[in-house]
Amino acid sequence: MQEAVRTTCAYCGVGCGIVATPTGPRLVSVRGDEAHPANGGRLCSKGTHLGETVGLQGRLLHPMIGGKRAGWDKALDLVAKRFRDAIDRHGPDSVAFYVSGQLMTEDYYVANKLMKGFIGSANIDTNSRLCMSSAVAGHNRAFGEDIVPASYDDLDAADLIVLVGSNTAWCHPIVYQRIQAARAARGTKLVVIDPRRTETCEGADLHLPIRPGTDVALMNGLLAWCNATWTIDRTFIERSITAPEGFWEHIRNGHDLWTTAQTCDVEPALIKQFFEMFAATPRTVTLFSQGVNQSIRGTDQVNAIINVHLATGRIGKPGAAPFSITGQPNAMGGREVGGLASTLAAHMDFAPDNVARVGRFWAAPNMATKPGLKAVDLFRAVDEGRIKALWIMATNPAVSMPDAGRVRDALAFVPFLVVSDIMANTDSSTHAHVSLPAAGWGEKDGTVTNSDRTISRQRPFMALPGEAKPDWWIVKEVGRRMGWANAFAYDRPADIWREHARLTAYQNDGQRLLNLKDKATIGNEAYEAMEPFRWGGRPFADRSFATPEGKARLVLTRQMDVQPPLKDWPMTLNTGRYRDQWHTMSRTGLSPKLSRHREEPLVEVHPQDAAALGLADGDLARVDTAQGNSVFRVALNEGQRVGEIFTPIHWTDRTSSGGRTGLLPRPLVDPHSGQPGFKSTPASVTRVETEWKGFLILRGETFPHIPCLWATKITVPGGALFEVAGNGDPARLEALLPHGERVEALDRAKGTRRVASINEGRLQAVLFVTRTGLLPSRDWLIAQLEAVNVGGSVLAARGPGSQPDKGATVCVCFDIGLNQIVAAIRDQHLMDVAAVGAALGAGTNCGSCRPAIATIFTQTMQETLDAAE
Ligand SMILES: Nc1nc2c(c(=O)[nH]1)N[C@H]1C(S)=C(S)[C@@H](COP(=O)(O)OP(=O)(O)OC[C@H]3O[C@@H](n4cnc5c(=O)[nH]c(N)nc54)[C@H](O)[C@@H]3O)O[C@H]1N2
Ligand SMILES: Nc1nc2c(c(=O)[nH]1)N[C@H]1C(S)=C(S)[C@@H](COP(=O)(O)OP(=O)(O)OC[C@H]3O[C@@H](n4cnc5c(=O)[nH]c(N)nc54)[C@H](O)[C@@H]3O)O[C@H]1N2
Ligand code: SF4
Ligand SMILES: [Mo]
Repeated sequence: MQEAVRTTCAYCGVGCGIVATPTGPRLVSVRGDEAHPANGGRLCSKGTHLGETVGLQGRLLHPMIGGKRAGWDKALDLVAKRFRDAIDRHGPDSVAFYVSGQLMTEDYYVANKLMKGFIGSANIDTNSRLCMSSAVAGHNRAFGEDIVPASYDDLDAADLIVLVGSNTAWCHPIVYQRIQAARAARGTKLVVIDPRRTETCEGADLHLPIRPGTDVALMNGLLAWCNATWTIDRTFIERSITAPEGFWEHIRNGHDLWTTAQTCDVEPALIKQFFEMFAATPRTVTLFSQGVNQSIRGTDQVNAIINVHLATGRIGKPGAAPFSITGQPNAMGGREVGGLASTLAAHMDFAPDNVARVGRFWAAPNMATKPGLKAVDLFRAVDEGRIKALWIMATNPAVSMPDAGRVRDALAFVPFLVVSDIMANTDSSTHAHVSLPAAGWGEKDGTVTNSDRTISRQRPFMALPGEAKPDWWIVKEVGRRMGWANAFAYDRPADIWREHARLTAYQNDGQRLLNLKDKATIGNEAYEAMEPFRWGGRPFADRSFATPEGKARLVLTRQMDVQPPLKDWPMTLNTGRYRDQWHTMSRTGLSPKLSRHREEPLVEVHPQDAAALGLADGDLARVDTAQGNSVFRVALNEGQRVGEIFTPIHWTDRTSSGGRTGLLPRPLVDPHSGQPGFKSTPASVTRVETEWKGFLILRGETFPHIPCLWATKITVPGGALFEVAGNGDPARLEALLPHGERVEALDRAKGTRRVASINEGRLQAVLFVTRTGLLPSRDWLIAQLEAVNVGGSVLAARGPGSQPDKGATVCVCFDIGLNQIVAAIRDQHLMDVAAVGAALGAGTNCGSCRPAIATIFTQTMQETLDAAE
């Protein structure tokens, strides 16, 4: 066994420390790092199961030109030449990079330097534009610098935590566990503001299911309340804050409790309860994410939150701060190196003296002097043929952009498209002229910054597979080949780190809080051993801000009118995440365990809407918007507001013929940040009738295209499970079964056909299709992929002594299903979540499913009571 390596999780912005112990070739066991300040040893379901995702399945292992294997020299020379040609012919703004918060800070720094200092354009934007650019714009407006003035320690010190537009229990599970620990230990109160009742609301004291897009009204109402109840910090306002003309008149007018309640469509009593809690609690943290940022009024929503914290002095003190929590592992590092088209390195902007300063530092021949194209505009330029060479790194815009179908189609026509990814086939790499194999988690080496400004090392513990190379190396090689060998003469990430740290300190006499001068001269060994550290201390504790006046700014924000539903699009589509999948599933989708939590892309609908639309739970339904349509499995959910539906972002053209959420959102953006309004798109929903439905289990790692109306795929141990539905003769699916001994059974009465293919006692494939009947649980059949001596009796779909159907998986660590939990609560008279854990183990490892168990608990108790009446 090799030595354990301390590194950082590959996924979310919580930035948990991990101890990774290699246990064989491409095998690793992971546990939480007790010494890491972000998680103190805990890991959520995604972190816990990282080991299932480090295999080589689907990896891109060699550079490819035109789909054919090529050497690195040839591929890099070609990239350098084609970018050079485009620049010579059409100017620097005819080329673009689209990068990602999943790059290391070092990768990001080099890409940004190449584009902004040497190519001479600022056409480098990042998927962070879709993620937290409204928070960046809001911070800059309020503080004069993009500073997150909070840390995780503030969550421990707070008496009230307000979650706005954040499904923390699923998306930042370790932060959520920390909040729950504070509730248990100190009685910290928790308020959730989200149109949906998510699992995050399970452990909350109050949930405000506001009408989407009314956060400004709510926060302005709160500020008006604080103003009227003398909760305003007058001294702080006088000394340290400026307000625009008419700010307080605006707050005093039209923001009373009743108007607020009406605009937000929430009971006045609930709103009042929230306002009173906030006003009475100096130690309040307001944590916000995509429900706030991903809106066409995102920046105003951010500033409306910050306004309340500034005006009430709830900032710069322990347990008191507005807290923009970031999504990706290195969203914050990207901000530090200026990875957005609208920012420059080291928290500078395009003000002429900043451009000159960065230009001097880099000895840059071609400094960009103005912001470049933001993501949505960038892909519009791609669509219009204005971008002649595009390089996509560590992101999958054909899935994740709004109106993604248009982006996907546009990528087919870029004159020169380069994609650097760890996977061989993504929806974005289909039309790449050059595909470059990047190093992935466990191989790459660098630093990441989490949501609370803590910088941690990601360290490699596996060799680079095939010819894969780290992103920084790939970019610097292109820089070198474009003629700038001296500026891109890096031998290792530490070289880049030192340069980045020096730039943050360069001519910085305190104007910029980001200053890493203590780390600017560290040696290679010290970089290797660097412990996690948070930069910036407690921002604003000294009451000074990075604006020219040295004061923070209140920003006048107005609630936009609430639009009535449109005739053709009576519903509003909200989109977001599932607990156990990461974005386009290129990595979490490899884990059989994580794949069980939600096996299909669902459209969640309130039962009242479902009744009106003629939809039943488990039906298929098509969601239409002006941009496109896609088919989803219907799930009734009373936690939805009436008139609103929710779909997940994870499924792609590779994993499903439906459930493609990216095709649906409008490409409308916030005017300040350019962030798209992913959370609110006018839509319609229609039931889709199919003649038959079924499922198909196939052994192996690569799979054929499944020719039917609906086919979604998840990874299972040894193969994949496809849920299928369609019209016409389902026999064509049988052609997909690999050769082997065929066993078949037909139940004419129910129209159910079962076919299996077996080879030397090993199950190769099994297909169940029915026209009218029910389908059996898939669990036992899936397990037969790993069984020996399988025979024709497999078609019974259960073996001797097989367990009853477990139901949908709730606890992925111990593989415990809904039906098992309900039965245990009923039969063993369990009284709480801990008792469920003691009885079944569920929820006792990573803890990610504890909110779900709490929900099941409440529902089961309710049903038991109802039945007793
Ligand atoms: N499991 C998992 N975790 C992840 C990720 C993942 O893919 N999977 N991705 C990571 C990334 S990059 C990000 S950015 C974060 C995102 O983390 P979150 O922001 O927590 O996740 P989302 O599901 O996108 O949306 C959050 C909530 O906003 C609500 N919302 C919608 N409209 C409004 C509104 O008008 N007002 C308010 N107040 N709320 C609204 C939605 O109903 C939703 O529940 O998660 C990170 N963590
Ligand atoms: N409708 C809707 N759309 C959304 C959102 C939403 O809430 N609703 N959320 C948005 C948000 S917040 C985000 S952050 C985006 C995320 O969307 P994307 O960034 O498009 O999603 P990922 O699947 O994370 O893509 C990362 C890609 O990088 C590859 N990769 C992983 N590690 C490395 C590496 O080290 N180097 C390289 N070169 N490649 C690597 C992966 O294989 C994968 O293909 O989606 C956005 N889109
Ligand atoms: S909360 Fe989960 S996904 Fe996020 S960093 Fe920690 S272990 Fe990874
Ligand atoms: Mo994100």
